[in-house]
Amino acid sequence: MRHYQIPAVELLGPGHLACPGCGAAVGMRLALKALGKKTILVIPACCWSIVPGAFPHSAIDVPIYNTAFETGGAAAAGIVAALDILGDEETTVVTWAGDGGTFDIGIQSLSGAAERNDNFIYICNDNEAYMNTGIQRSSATPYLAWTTTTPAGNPKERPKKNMLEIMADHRIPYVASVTIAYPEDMIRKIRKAKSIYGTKFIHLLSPCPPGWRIPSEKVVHVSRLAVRARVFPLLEIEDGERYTVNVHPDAIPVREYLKAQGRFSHLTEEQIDEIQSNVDREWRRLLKRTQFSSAVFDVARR
Ligand SMILES: Cc1ncc(C[n+]2csc(CCOP(=O)(O)OP(=O)(O)O)c2C)c(N)n1
Ligand code: SF4
Repeated sequence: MRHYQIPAVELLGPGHLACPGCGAAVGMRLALKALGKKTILVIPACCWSIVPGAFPHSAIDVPIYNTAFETGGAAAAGIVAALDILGDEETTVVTWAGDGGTFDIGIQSLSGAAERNDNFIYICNDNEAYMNTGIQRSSATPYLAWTTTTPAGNPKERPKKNMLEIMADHRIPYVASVTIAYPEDMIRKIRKAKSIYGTKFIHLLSPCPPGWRIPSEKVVHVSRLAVRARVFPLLEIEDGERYTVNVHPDAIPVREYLKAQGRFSHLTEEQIDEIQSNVDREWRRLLKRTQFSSAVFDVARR
């Protein structure tokens, strides 16, 4: 019988205020299992400013510092400095921010913290739009996806920003992508991030039932399709240059991923073909980087 390596500890309790089936609630539950009790969460404005519940109630059993939208990196850096002064070497500081709060409005303070290599984990909970304020486009929204600011007749015409590589290019020690359909991979990577000194960036893909127009019970299925269709590769980048692809997917057609979601229901066959060729190009680009980095490190090891 297979034994899953999922810790039993539960730090996200019942009674939280996420929508039924929220992928990010599964993500938070898994992240807290990996992080453990000695954690301080920094949460800039996003769904998670609401989800734990109104003070003094909290469904999350670790301290939370709710902060302004653009300050996820700076607020964490301040808390890390305060813990240093107190001589606390045990507590892990973790920013949990949405894609709007990361890819767009929080990128300056995150970049500043990463440039200083401040010692914390930054988890970007990417549901590919500003969900808390009503499903508006962010720079994480995929090409041609429907949102309330990219209606079907006027879709998003730019690709999703490659935040993982932007962060890797800061030469921080650890960058990784995770999703809830691969919980053991996610827990291993967050634990690894916890064991490394410096700025660690974790990119978590979290399907959102109302925003992606999917049934609540399909969030894990759709997360898995994202990986299998190579839309969201699971990888690690160490010190900005060592690339590892953790799951080599069976490369199902991107169509299967798109057709599972109402936000892509307006796409024509030509548009689906175009998205497929974009995904194929990005995958080839990723493999080239992976092969290049292993070739360089093979030479270095000789
Ligand atoms: C400076 C500033 N601008 C706008 C807002 C309003 N606001 C609060 S949450 C939010 C959306 C957050 O989106 P995202 O970061 O993607 O997180 P999600 O809600 O999807 O979890 C916005 C626009 C704000 N709080 N502060
Ligand atoms: S809007 Fe989406 S991300 Fe926000 S709580 Fe609801 S399901 Fe979760």
